[in-house]
Amino acid sequence: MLMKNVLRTLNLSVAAVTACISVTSCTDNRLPQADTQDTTSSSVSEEVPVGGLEAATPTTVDNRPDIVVVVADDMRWDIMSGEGHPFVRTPSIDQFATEAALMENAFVPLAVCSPSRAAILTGREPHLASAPRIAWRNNSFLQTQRTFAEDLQAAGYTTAYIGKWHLGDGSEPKKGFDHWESFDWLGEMFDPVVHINGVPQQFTGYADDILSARADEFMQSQAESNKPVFLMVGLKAPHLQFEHPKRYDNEYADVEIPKPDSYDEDFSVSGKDQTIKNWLGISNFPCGLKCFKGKWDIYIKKHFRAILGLDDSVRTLRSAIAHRKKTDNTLFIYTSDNGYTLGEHGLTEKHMIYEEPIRVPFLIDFPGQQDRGYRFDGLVSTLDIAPTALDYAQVSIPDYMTGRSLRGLIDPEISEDDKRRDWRDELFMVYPKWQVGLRTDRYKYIESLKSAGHIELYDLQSDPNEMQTLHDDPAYVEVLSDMQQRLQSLTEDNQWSRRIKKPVEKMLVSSAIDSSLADQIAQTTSLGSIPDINTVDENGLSWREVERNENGFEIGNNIQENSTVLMALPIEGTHSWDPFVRVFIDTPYESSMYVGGKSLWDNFERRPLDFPNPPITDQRALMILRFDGAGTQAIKLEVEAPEGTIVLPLESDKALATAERSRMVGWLGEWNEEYMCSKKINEDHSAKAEVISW
Ligand SMILES: [Ca+2]
Repeated sequence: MLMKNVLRTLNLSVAAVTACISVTSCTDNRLPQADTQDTTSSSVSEEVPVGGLEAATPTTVDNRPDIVVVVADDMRWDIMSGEGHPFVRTPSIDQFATEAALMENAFVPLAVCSPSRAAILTGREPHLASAPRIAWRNNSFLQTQRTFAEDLQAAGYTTAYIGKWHLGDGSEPKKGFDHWESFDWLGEMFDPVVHINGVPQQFTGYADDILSARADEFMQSQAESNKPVFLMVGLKAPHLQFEHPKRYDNEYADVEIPKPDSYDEDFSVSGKDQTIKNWLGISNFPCGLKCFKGKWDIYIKKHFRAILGLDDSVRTLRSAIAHRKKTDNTLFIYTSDNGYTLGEHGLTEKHMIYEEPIRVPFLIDFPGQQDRGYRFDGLVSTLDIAPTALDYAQVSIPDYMTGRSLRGLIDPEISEDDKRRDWRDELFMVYPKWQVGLRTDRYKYIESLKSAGHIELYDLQSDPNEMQTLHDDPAYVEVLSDMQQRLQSLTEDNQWSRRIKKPVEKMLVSSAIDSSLADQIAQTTSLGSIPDINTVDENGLSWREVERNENGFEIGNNIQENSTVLMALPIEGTHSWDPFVRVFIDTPYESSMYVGGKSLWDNFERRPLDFPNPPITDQRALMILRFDGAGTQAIKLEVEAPEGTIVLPLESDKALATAERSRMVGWLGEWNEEYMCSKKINEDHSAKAEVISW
């Protein structure tokens, strides 16, 4: 709940944001204090311990570089005027591209927010980072994962995170960061409440203006520090609802922006899976054109206006490093957590592994190392950010990271041939339940996880827009075979397995208890072992086994007001990888979930929930559901996990590997699990998005 009575309104209007950058009174006194201890010598590698375990020796000048990583939200690789886009304008990003190295073929491993951000922070594939799907408000990510911020912090860096987090709730500071500014969940695009080291503050203005100004202030606060700084910024633009600063209300007003050539693509001809268009078709997706009065003109121009706001933020953030006086000793990386489909293939949104969603802008700058304006066209991943940062910080790169340092790729001392020889030639890509595949320099191969047997093969050299699958073209028989074998190998190398879903067959249901005791009992119970059905505890609580009937689980029809019933579902893990188990709950009642002594979600209703990961990595978990004053309707549950990785001990069947595929597909309908768009926006910049987004 927002503490509105203690919010301090700073009234940072759009105009005032810029002014605040150089006004000391705007500086928040909770910024970390600079380490101004006098230092004299100037040793780098010889004085700074490598390995990420010890702080830098305070008696030496620490010449390790500052590191700034800026992650946009949903910016596609080619929405840059400097790359020849005919309509969009990105002057600051273009300028940056002339100073930096541009990775022309950069990709995310999974094209939605939470998994992609988990990959950036850990240097691991999202499923290995325990975040294969949207985290919603699941805060368990950091309970099992170590981010490169922790490695840098341990190595003596001052670390800060400012902006959208989206790996659970962002309001509380997270481990690995000395300074923390984020939102309760995703935050508002206008007049956001920013939680600064856990304390909410009300701001006025456009979120990215505020975040970039806050980042600049943070860098100012470190101006006299001798410690190197790591700053990560999560900008919010151009994510739906494509909100933009008011100053750009009239941009592109007189321009006619045509639809892309593939807007009316016929999937029956091109060979794509029609189920994708049924979901993400620009005319039928809940926040495709429907969110923009049904008009292409409004949709595309709002996106491009949001890009202008993003471009301003990049300018502010580039100038921010000057306030550290380490312009020539700062590694600066700019990318996005995923791309975006803007009408291509008749689609909107991200998710799939086509170029538009999965390919992102990627600029990397370390002055004095790379040639200005250098370009590399090999396959780069956002998985590479963490190892690259650690490499520059002279911290050893953990073995578990699957990304690779980009340092050698931008080193002009290394020949292009040598760079190529040692670099990767394929990338694994997935969107759970929909697509898995790989991309090489020339080809992309896709297997549908939705429509059994549906495959696609694109020759990106002759068909860069992926307009015609060639999987059944006799000329590509060998290519197809090679790509299929490569996918098999990558799947095994990455310890990735398909996720399957099955209904829960058996639960434990408690006797009715007084609701005033329910929270405490539920939390305590969720810490323990499987409840014994033969005993009554000191609270009068007893348990019985209940089997699912055709309607689901009946939990009793005589539960009175002020009474509560608990349900218990034990789960055991069989593998240490991909421990992310999802429990879908379909209930007509308001209810709550507890695992490991914590309440994970209060008062949910008909909502899929992410089961937390830590108990599974500990090999055992007890999930408790709470229903207050339940009536006569049944409750349905379904678990989704990687094939063969969990066991439900109450049930006679073994791991999910042996379970038949879900018989209950359909009872949640085609639940749009990632997205609920409830409100159309209008062109008024002040419209508040009520979308739950990612
Ligand atoms: Ca995103």
